[in-house]
Amino acid sequence: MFRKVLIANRGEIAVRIIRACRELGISPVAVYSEADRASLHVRLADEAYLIGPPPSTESYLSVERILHAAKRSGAEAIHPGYGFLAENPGFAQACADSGVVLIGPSAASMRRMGNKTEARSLLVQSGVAVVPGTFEPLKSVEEAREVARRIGYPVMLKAASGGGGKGMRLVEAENRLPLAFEAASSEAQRAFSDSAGYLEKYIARPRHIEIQVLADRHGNAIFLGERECSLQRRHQKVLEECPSPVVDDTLRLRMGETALSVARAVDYENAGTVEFLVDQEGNFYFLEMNTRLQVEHPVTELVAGVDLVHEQIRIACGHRLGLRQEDIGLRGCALECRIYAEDPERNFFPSPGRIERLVEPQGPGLRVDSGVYEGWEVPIHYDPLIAKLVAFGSDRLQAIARMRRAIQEYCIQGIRTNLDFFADLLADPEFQAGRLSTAFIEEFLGRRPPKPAPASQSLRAAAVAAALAYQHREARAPGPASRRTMSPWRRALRTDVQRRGWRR
Ligand code: MV4
Repeated sequence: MFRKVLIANRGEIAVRIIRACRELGISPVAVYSEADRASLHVRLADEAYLIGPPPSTESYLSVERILHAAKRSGAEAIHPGYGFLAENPGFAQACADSGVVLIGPSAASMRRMGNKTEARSLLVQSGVAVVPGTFEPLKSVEEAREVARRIGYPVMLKAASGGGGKGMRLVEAENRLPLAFEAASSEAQRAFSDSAGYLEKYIARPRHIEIQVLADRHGNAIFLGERECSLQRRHQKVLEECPSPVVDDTLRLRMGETALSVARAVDYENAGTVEFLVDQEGNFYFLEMNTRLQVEHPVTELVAGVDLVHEQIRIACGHRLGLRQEDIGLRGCALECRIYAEDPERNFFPSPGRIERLVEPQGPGLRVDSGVYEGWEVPIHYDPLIAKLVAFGSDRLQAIARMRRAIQEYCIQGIRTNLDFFADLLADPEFQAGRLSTAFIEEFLGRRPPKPAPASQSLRAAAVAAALAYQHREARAPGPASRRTMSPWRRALRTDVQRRGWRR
């Protein structure tokens, strides 16, 4: 086993990986930017190396600086987490060239999956169902027009080097194609330095379901069930679950076998995720493969009973998978809420700042993967994910009940968070019934009553007026669950408002 592992990341995922290292008897090494001197991951590691100024291009995205820290610390391996350099084939190659093990797939596997048209043509040859469309980058808008006519409208224009929705355009009819083509190309050029695009048939109101796989270098590969990731806003996942309310044993087996074909086709090693779109009829199509540990991996860990980070480290060390497919069973249900420093009342705008008070929920069926502590300041430079709140239950309804209870207990003061948004989402009857799709969040936001904006002047009078109006309203028609069952922490803060002004 490795003696030392460097974690080339920050926040909750760095903390998650530090924990796995400790459990395996490995000494964890942190890296940090000037904005992260006081961060939790730095405090929890055995050693920490400053790698540069706050902008990630000069710190967490610097191959050179991270490899230099690895050399200085004597770490034998690097765990990249997610984001930053995790899916960068150049980084994987640089690690290999300097004799450091990257805990992840080879540069070659990353490169093949990063090129979407190449991945599509490789997989269709391996018998994997991909969304009908093109297998080569489009050369011109004229070619796009011909192909789109053949596929039939509506179609999706996607970036050949893309993923995650950037450089993507829905085209409803031929007269919309030229503008969409232009917009998609320039967005792709800006995001990926590659303007090339391809076309797919549009799948209406799909579900987004992904399969977790593990593969070792000895030819063993298993799948660990699915994650339902349909709840997204602007291509950012909001809440994930395992298992999916719509996947039965037959569909799970078919998707799992397909995911293993995908992994084999690129000679995959380590943990990976195969994403599928599932249409209204239950047909599934390969979308892309994520060649990294994912944010939402904990829901799989809780339901499949496997520590994915332990497995990643063992695989990278050359060990054989200790698990066979028949050892894997799914038990119960897990949900994950991504708790962000953002303001749902201001279009989910980031809300960095000092965490004045923090009390994390505890108790049966909970896991909190947090990257913050009380008194710490959420920096403005990075993704404002504070924590992942994961609830586990013997079934979906118990998991939902525990999640709602946990959100009520959760106290975060000093910054805005999306906790109230989750309280309303989890109370929604459509959500509770499991009627999910990628259109769900937009529809939910549409039917959700707007929250009254906090008063800015004459706070005392405004608070009294609001309290009276609230009593009056409540007496006639009870409001949303989040208001009726407001957390005592937040209720206490409301009291504070009347005494010393609005603090968040
Ligand atoms: C699609 C699609 C419908 N048809 N492709 C969005 C992110 C990127 N990974 C793929 N995405 C989509 N691709 C075809 N051919 C609909 C989406 C999509 C979506 C997918 C997953 C989760 C949320 C989504 C929200 C809007 C659109």
